[in-house]
Amino acid sequence: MKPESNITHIDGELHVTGKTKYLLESPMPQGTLVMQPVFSTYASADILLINYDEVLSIPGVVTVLTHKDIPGINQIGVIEFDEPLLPEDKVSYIGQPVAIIVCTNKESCTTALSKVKIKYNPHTPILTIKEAEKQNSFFDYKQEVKRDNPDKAFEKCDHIIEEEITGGAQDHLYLETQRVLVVPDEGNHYFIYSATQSPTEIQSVVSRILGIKSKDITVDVKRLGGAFGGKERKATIFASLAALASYHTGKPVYFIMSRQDDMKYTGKRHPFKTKYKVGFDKNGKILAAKFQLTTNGGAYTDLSTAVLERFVLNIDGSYFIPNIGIKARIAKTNLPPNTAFRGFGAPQAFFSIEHIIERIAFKLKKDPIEIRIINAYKEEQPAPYGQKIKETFIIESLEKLKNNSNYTSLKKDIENFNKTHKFEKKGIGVVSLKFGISFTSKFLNQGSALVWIYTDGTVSVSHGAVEMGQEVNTKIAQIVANEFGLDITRIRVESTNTKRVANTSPTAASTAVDLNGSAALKAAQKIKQRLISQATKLFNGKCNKNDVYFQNNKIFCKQSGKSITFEELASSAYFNRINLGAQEFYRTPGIGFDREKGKGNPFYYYVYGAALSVVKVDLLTGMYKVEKTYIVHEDGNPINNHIDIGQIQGAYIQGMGWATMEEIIYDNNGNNLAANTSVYKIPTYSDTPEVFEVETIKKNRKFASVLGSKGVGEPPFIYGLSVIYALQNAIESISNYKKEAILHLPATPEKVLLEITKQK
Ligand code: QUE
Ligand code: MOS
Repeated sequence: MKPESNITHIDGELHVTGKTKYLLESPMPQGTLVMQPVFSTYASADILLINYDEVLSIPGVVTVLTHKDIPGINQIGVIEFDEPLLPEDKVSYIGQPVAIIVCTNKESCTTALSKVKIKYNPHTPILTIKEAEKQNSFFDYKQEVKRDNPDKAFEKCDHIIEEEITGGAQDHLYLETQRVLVVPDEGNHYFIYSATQSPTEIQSVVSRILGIKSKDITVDVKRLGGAFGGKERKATIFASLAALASYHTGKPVYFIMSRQDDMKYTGKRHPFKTKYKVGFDKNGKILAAKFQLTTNGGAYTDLSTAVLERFVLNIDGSYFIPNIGIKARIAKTNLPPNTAFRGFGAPQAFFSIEHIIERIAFKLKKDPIEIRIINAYKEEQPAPYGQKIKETFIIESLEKLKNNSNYTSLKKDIENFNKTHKFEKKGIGVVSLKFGISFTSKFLNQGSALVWIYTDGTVSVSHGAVEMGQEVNTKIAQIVANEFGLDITRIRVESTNTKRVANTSPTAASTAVDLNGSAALKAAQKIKQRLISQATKLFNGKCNKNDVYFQNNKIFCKQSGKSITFEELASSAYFNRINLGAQEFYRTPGIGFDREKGKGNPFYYYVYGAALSVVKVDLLTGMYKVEKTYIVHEDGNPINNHIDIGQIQGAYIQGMGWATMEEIIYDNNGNNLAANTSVYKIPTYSDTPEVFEVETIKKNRKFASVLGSKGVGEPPFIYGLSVIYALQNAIESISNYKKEAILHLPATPEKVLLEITKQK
C-alpha cells in the first residue's frame, strides 16, 4: 500500500498561523550570554596584534576569546583539515572571525566591537578565478574523467566550437539567518541548539575544538527556516564559537547573525568557469568534447572538492558524448569559503552543457529540442564515468514538453510576435535534466531512525534528517503512518537529536527521505512484526499471521473480519512485555565511485525531466518577464506529490534567480557590495511566470528509493536555467545573430541590454 499522496504537510497549520517556533524564538534560559565575533576587515592580511584591554572594562562585557583560548584543536575542516576556528597569524577572507566578545547583552557587544584593536599587515587579495590563474593559486585537489580519445575524434567532426563561459555566486538567503544556542549542563555536558543541516558534524567539530568527547555533546535541531546548503558547513563555525564561549563562561551562550553580516561573511555557491571544445557532425550529434572546469573555492576547502566532483559528474548533462575529457580544479582565493548550495556543482555543469546544445542548434539552424533528442542518452548507454543510464526518461520528457507547450504553434506565435514588434522580442528556452541521486562519497549514503509506539496508540519518530522546509518530516510521518495503518495525526516527528539518532549524514544531496525514510520504514516494520504476533493472540490464536492487516487505526483479521483498535493492541503488547521501540538503519546498495580512476557508479538512480520557458524582453531597457513555463518531471512513485510540486516550483524560481538576477559584486578589497536585500535581487512573487504548468510523471521504477519515490530537492533547480536560453533566443531574433549571446551569468537586465546593443 502507498501513502495517500496528497496529504497536507504536518506543520502546515502552524506555519500559516505563525505559531511555528524557530530556534531562539522561545524564551532563553536565565543568564544566557550573547556572543559577537570580531570579523576580519581584510581579505588577506597578517595579524600583528590583537588588543582588547579597553573592551574588558565596558559594562556588560564578560570576556574576549582568541585562538589562544581554544582548549582542543583549532581546526574546523571536515574534508580537508585546513580551516582554523580562529586564526593565529593571518586572515584569509573578509568576515573571518578573529576573536569573539562575550557579553551579558547585545548592546554591550555592539559597543565593544568597535573597541577591539587589531593591527593587520594587509596583502593584495586574490578574488577571482582570473586572478587565481595569473598567480597560480589553486587547491591541491584535482579531478579527471576521461573516455576514449576526444583529440582524435575532433579531426572527424564537421564543426568545432571553443568557448569560455562563466557564472557567479549565489547567496542562500534563507529567511532564518545563522544562529545557535549552547547550554552547558552538569559534568561538562553541552546541549547545542543549532540551525544546522549537519548535527553530527557540529558534535564532532565542537568536541575537537573543546577537547572533549562526543558523548558530552548533544546537538538538537527542530527545524530550520530554510538552508539550501548554506547551513551544511556554515553553521559549524558559529556553533563552535558559541560553544567556546560557553566553555569559558560556564553560561548558556547564543548567537544570531544579522542579515547583513550573514550575506557579507558566509560562503556562497561556487562561481565557475567552463572552458570547452566541442565537436559535432552536420546533424548536430556530439562526437567529442573537452572541458576544463574551474570553481572559485574561496579561502579554505570547505566542501569544494565534493562540489567539484558533482560539477565533473554532471558536465555530460542528459547527453551521450562518446569521446570526452574532463579536467577540474579549484581556485584558492580570499573569499569566504564557498560551500554547498542546492545542486552542489550540477547547476554550473548544466548551464555549460545546455549552452553547448544551444550553440550547436544555432550554428546548424536546427531546432534546439531536436539537437537535445539526437544527443540524449539511450537506455543502458554509459556516462563518461562508466555508470549505465537506466530507466531513462529524457526523450520522453522532451516529447511531452513539446506536447504540453504546443511547441510548434508556440514557435510560430513567437515568430509572428517578433516580426510585428520592434521594441519587444520573445524567445523560447529549454533544458533537459538527468540528475544523479546519492552522495558521491559512498560512506555518507546511510540513514537511521528510531520509532516508539506508546500505549495510547500514538507514535514518536526520530530520524537523521533535518527539517528545513522541504517537509522531510511530513514524508517520513506518512511512511510510518502508512505502515501502521494510522492517521498521520497519530505520528509525532521529533527534533533531530544526536543522542536519539547518531552518526547522521548532512541533510543534503536530495537524499534525506531516501536514507532516513527507508530506515524509518524498516523500524516500523520491525515493530509491526512483533505487533502482529501479539494480534494473533488477541484474535484467540484463530488468525493466521499473514491475515492480519493494519488499516484505519485498527488491526483486522482477514478471515474472521474481527478487529481491535491500534491502541488496544499497543496496550496489550505493553502489558505482555513486548518491545514497542525499534532503531533501524539503511545503506544505499550498489553504489561506489573510484575518484582516482574517475570510474564507477556514483549514483543509485537518476531523476529526469525537462523545462521550457518563454520570455518577453523589452529591447529599450533590457527588462524581461517570464510569460510561460512548462515543466515535465518524472518523480517515480511519489510519497507526496504536492510537496514535490512545491519543490519543483521553488527550485525553478531559485534557479532562475541565480541565472538571471542574483549578482554579487566585490570591490577590489574583497568587500561584498551586495550584502543586503536592497541590493541583492532575488525573484519575488511578481517574477512568477504567468503560466506555470508543472506536470509530474508517476512511474514504477526499479531504480528509485523508499516506496518507489525519488529525491526532489535539488534536480528541479536546473529547470530555471531555461530562462537563460529563452533570453538568448529572444536576443538572437533581433538581427539574426552577430555576436555570441549570453556567456556570463547572471543575465541581469543591464547585461541583456548590453547584448541587445551588441547585436545592432
Ligand atoms: C563530505 C563529502 C560530501 C558532502 C559533505 C561532506 C559529499 C557530497 C555532499 C553533498 C552533495 C550534494 C549536496 C550537498 C552535499 O556533501 O561527497 O549539500 O547538495 O556529495 O562533509 O564527501
Ligand atoms: Mo546540499 S546543497 O545542502 O543538498
